[in-house]
Amino acid sequence: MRQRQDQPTKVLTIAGSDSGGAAGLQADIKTFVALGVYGMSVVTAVTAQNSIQVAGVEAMTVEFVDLQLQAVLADYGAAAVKTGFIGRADLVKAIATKLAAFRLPNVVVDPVLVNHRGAEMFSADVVQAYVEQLLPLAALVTPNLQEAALLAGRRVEGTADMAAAARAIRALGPQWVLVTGGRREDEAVDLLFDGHEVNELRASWVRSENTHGSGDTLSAAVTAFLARGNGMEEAIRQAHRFTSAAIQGATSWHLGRGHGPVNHWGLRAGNW
Ligand code: PXL
Repeated sequence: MRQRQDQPTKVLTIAGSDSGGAAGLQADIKTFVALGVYGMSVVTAVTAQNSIQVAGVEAMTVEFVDLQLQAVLADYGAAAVKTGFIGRADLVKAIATKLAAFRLPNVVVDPVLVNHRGAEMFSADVVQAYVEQLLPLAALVTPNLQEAALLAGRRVEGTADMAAAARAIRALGPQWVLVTGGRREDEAVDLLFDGHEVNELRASWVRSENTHGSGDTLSAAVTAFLARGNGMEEAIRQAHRFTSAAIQGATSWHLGRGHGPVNHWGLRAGNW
């Protein structure tokens, strides 16, 4: 459904809270603001974290996630929706059930299973729940290399394995698959598959301590561009540029003592 011209386009993230403001729903909402869409959030879990560590994770109950979804979708609705950290199989199922019931368009699934340090963020049955419940509803799924390996059930060690992983994941139901996080010499390589063509998206590799939340930012930006009426390929290209600029814009930041956030705010000047 297209929005009226004088009304903001509404976008929903279903994600965890990062108290440090770098990743999770905070990264998503900052991205939505920067890209001029109206952001809403259904909270799946609350983390206590900073740039150094995740000190704790508290999951919301299935009933309360369901209540948040019902409240938002029965009134506001959304032109596009993304899922971020979910972490529990029962929550994945409840979310998939609601997204299907409301027939939401433009569902972007960022299967947050591994954090930016490579640590796993899920219980054993979560991968299965993603495969069975959520991926079939997705317009796009955006795994990094390790998440792609978990979803595809095969080794994904480098750029050479990305295309096979993307094909295996697309067979699980999503219309488009974007495998992120490949590296070839001094280039970052992501791989996009729509069921026909495999396309590489390349950017200069940026050395930075501040990339926490970059995956969330990319998938949130795609969601915003889809909501604004762009086709998938254009939405991904724009989101890629936005995220590269957000990483570039934070290389000199020292906000905490560890891995810091990317810079969404500096991009509001439109220099991306
Ligand atoms: O960047 C992935 C991510 C998503 N959501 C939450 C997180 C993280 C990584 O730390 O904490 C809540």
